[in-house]
Amino acid sequence: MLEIVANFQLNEPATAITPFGNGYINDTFKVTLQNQQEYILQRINYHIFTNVDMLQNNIHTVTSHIRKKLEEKKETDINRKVPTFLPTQDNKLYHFDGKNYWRISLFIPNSKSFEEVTPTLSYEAGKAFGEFQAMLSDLPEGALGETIPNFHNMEFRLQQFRDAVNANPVGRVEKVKDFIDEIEQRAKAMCIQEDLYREGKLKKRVNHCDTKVNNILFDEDGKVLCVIDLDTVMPGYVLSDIGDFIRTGANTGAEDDETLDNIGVNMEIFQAYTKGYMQTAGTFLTPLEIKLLPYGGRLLTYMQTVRFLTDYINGDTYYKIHHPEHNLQRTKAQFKLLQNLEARAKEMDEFMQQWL
Ligand code: ADP
Ligand code: GN1
Ligand code: MG
Repeated sequence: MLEIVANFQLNEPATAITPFGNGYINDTFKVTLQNQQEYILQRINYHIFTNVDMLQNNIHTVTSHIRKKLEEKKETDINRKVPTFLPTQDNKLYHFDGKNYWRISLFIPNSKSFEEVTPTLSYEAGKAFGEFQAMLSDLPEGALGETIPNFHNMEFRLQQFRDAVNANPVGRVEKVKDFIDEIEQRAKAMCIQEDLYREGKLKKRVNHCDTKVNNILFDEDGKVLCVIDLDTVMPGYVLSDIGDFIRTGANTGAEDDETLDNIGVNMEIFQAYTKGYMQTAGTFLTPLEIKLLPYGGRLLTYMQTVRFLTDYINGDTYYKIHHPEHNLQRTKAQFKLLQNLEARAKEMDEFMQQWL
């Protein structure tokens, strides 16, 4: 690993490299140099992000654009307000060691991320993800590629699901017939964004696409420093960045909760995120998009149900599982959350009236 680090433009050799953080996709390490300066080293998961060139180009475009915006606003301490990646000795955005792909960024000092959401954190997260999208809203079309093609495209996810059901590769279809019916009943209603896009009523925007609270770094006083984990930043339909926060943050249970009674909707978290998000994203959202925000929570929860069930039917090839029925357990828990969100839909729509 010391050899890997030596490929980057660092002014001193590294003296320590230790595992860091608890992300699920990439492997993260903290690097300390002789002069005590610290960096984050990541091994990119190229099974998921197969086009590493595009991935790193996207990240470079995004971070340079945000940096420029912060400089224009005369912000101070910019290296803590946007991730800063270092080039390799031969000026590339990542290092390939013949087997793995690596990148290095500055370690953001005195920062922390949270695993649990509170209403205050939810409000701050809403503002931060909305601001992130707002800062990127003027990137020219085509500036970013889709690092995972059709990542949050519901029609595509349903296609993958139906292919899995038809192939039934490990004979699990019979067992999940009820869930398949529930998914099909909602299929048309859950593809509104794709329909509206074709009708020219909705445009694609740059989204973060992984809006969990642990993808924001906060300072010692609980103020947001920056949004991190930029691998899935890509153009797509706008509901991703509210939808995935509602799905992950407003669930009173766990994503894979065995005890379905734990699952419910924390309305305070939903309201706080929406308030924060509207403060910053409200500058570019259209009235139609604003009206659809609560639908975004249902959509991303439905999409995750479909993705977990697809993986279960396929024999667990995508998500890491901790026991053989894990993807089915996740499916059940996400479906329960979806039903809860459906039950609160009217209440959520009423909450949006203040901006319509
Ligand atoms: P993953 O894609 O695996 O979720 P992340 O990029 O989100 O990986 O990083 C995992 C964790 O490492 C984050 O939640 C955060 O706590 C920490 N982290 C990542 N980048 C930095 C950084 N530049 N400075 C400080 N901490 C960081
Ligand atoms: C994956 O592992 P994590 O939390 O970074 C997935 C998300 C899913 C999530 C479900 C690239 O993200 O889309 O919502 O699992 N990321 C990718 O927990 O597929
Ligand atoms: Mg992360």
